[in-house]
Amino acid sequence: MILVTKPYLPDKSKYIRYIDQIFERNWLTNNGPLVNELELKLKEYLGLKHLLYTSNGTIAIQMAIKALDLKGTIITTPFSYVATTSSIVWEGLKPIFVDIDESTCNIDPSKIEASIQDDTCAILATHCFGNPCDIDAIQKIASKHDLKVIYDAAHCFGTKYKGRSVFEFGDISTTSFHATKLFHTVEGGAVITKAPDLLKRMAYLRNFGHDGPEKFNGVGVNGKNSEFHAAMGLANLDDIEEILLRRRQQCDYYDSKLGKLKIAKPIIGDSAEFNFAYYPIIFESEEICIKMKDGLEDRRVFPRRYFYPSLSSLDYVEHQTTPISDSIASRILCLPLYHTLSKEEQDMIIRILLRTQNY
Ligand code: T4K
Repeated sequence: MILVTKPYLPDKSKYIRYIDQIFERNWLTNNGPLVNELELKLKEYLGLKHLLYTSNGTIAIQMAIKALDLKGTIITTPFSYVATTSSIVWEGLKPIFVDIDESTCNIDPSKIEASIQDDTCAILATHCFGNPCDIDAIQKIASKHDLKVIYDAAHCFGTKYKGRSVFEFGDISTTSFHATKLFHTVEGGAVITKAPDLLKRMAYLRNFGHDGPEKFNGVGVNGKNSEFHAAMGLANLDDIEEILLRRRQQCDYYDSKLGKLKIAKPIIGDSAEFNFAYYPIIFESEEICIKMKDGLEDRRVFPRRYFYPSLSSLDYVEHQTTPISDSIASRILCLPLYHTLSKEEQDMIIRILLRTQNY
């Protein structure tokens, strides 16, 4: 069986060495030494000023919304994982969906201004599949209309924009270190900002608002992560260059062999260095997409319809028209992509796709 992804696992003895340290110290969570070490190493590797490690990528979005004290409506993308939208609704705000650019699968900046309402406070955009949004255009609109910008950069570990980590952009960037991500800590995520005041607010938010044992600074939540999770992150971080390289090679291999398949792929902008987080392919119709998915599944290969359905069709949001997102969502598949996926397995996937197309 070949699944869409398989979590990367580091050298077991290296992980166990970290676990031994935890047993010796008997310090399991609440801002422990491995969490601190991971935060330092991530900042160093990514060239970031501030980063807070969180329990997952969803709480990271919710903390960002809270830290910016957002109220009213938020402009967002309909083409993302459900956590982008559900976090907005969970925080009591209303999402306004702006359709995506067909060529990138990211929010289309040229459509944002027409959707801004009197109570619009922010733009929450996803760098979908690790492909950076048009950051300059979004920032220009945000500055003009005094809107905050949050980037859901859950897919973006290793992605650069204009030579810098894409996590640097926006008022706050959030990411996920979930087991299915190319860099992971089993569960986990982070909030990233350049602003010291936002960092401070999010540090309180992450730990119930604690300002010492007996004092509280505002309402908080439990967004912390544990020493065991940080241990996995530290062990994995040593291998990150190898992980990124392997994915690049696997994507190049798919590219070289899928030329005859009638598909489109999201276009990566010139300003970006892509991290090969996913291998999405867009078919000409939903019918062909389903035929390909069935053809693969018959042979126990399980791609995923990331991201179907389009989030504007969720039953807890007000219906809004997003025809491009609806269309892409209906005919996209992400092919298997993970460290141990072999060339033989890729060849089999490629053969099935090409054969299914010809039926
Ligand atoms: N924003 C965006 C844009 C996101 O993509 C995500 C998460 C978030 C925010 C929220 O971040 P977190 O709160 O999750 O940190 C998966 C992940 O659970 C989710 O983290 C991820 N995005 C989303 C794109 O994919 P599912 O429902 O597809 O997961 P699941 O369990 O079906 O697993 C996917 C594949 O991986 C399956 O084929 C099984 C395989 N798998 C999975 C796990 C967990 C394994 O082989 N081993 C494993 O341990 O959501």
